Amino acid sequence: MKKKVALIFGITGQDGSYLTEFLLNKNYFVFGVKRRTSLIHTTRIDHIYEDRHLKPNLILKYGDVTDFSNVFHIISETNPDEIYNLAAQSNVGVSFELPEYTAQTDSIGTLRILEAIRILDKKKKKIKFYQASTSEIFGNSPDKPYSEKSRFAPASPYGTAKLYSYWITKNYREAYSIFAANGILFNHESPRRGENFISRKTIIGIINMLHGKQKCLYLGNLYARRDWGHAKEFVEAQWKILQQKKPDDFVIATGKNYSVKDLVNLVLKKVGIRYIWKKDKKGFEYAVSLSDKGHIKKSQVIIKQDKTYFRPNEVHDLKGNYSKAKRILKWKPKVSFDQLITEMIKKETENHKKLS
Ligand code: NAP
Ligand code: F7E
Repeated sequence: MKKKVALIFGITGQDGSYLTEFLLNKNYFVFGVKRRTSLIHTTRIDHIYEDRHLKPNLILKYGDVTDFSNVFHIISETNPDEIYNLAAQSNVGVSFELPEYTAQTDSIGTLRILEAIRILDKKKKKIKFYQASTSEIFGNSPDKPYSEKSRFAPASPYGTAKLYSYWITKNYREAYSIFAANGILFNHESPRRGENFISRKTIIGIINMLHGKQKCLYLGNLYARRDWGHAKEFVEAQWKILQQKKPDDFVIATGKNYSVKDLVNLVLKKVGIRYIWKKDKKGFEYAVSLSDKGHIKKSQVIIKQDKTYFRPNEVHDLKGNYSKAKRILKWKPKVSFDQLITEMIKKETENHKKLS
């Protein structure tokens, strides 16, 4: 049987790397789009790519979703059955500093891919398109827990840019009968998560402190709540969304949420640090160690809130209702929050040993 061809925009990211592994295991031929950078940044996929001469079923192409001619040319040349648009400026905090670039990538980038599909695939209607939508489109909407029927109220340039992509994906589906679907994914993490997202930042910081490489971990809002799942199982849902007879939109979540402080407490507990939370005169919280542990000394301030890490606007409480995905996709999350954090701590400890 002819191999299916997938094209992944954003292959070098967390989800791109897991999705590539998943699709190669399903015997796909995978094309991935990587950006030109001054230093090579394919670390998340190097382990798959290093034997490309033996396994020529993964090809990387230089590209950028801010460049229509490039997007058009890549889609025309690779002739894919499935396109996964994972490319984005994906950091919510950074989107306040780079609002226009975030819109160019996270909104118009999606439009560029859809336009290329509309023009190139007019007759055959063969290409299936997956859009990486996000729980950030719900923002601070009152309709909790969030499902496909909840109202949207994004609270950042990122969430707003992604809401445009959600709608344009739906518009192109309805107007041009393109198989275009949104996966509305809640937060998902893994040992491959970018270093400045809260889960990985907290774990790296605490392990660094144990080894004397960092004195204190500075954080922002400790009371935001997130529904955190494992990226590896969320990419399976992305694939399942494109295997349906009809294109549709699905919430992918765990249905449980925790605060940032719960996350920090869990990591500290798991690595065996005893500590107490206190408040300074301005109301900022900090944690003080109660005994020596590794390079951490008794009475050391190990965590401190710093206003640099507060956002101009916050999404306070995200929890998803994934019952539609469970019913139609037969998908449900299996990895608990505790298991996810345990795996991330284990991997970070191994990384640390390799570097020292
Ligand atoms: P990620 O690790 O930040 O990966 C983003 C990918 O997009 C990277 O490969 C990045 O390339 C690429 N990219 C960025 N700007 C681009 C551009 N202008 N042109 C082409 N590629 C570009 O994000 P992720 O966690 O894997 O998430 C994947 C997608 O799902 C993103 O769209 C994100 O917004 C969305 N999402 C993520 C979550 C989550 O919790 N992880 C939840 C909901 C939705 P570089 O490696 O060169 O930076
Ligand atoms: O923040 C708070 C912060 O950056 C989580 C992206 O994948 O998921 C992700 O967006 C929470 C927020 O993820 C720090 O204010 C406190 O409330 O890990 P995060 P995010 O903003 O939820 C959604 C679904 C996406 O689609 C996005 O692409 O943690 N927080 N202190 C902090 N966050 C960070 N990053 N750093 C801090 O120091």
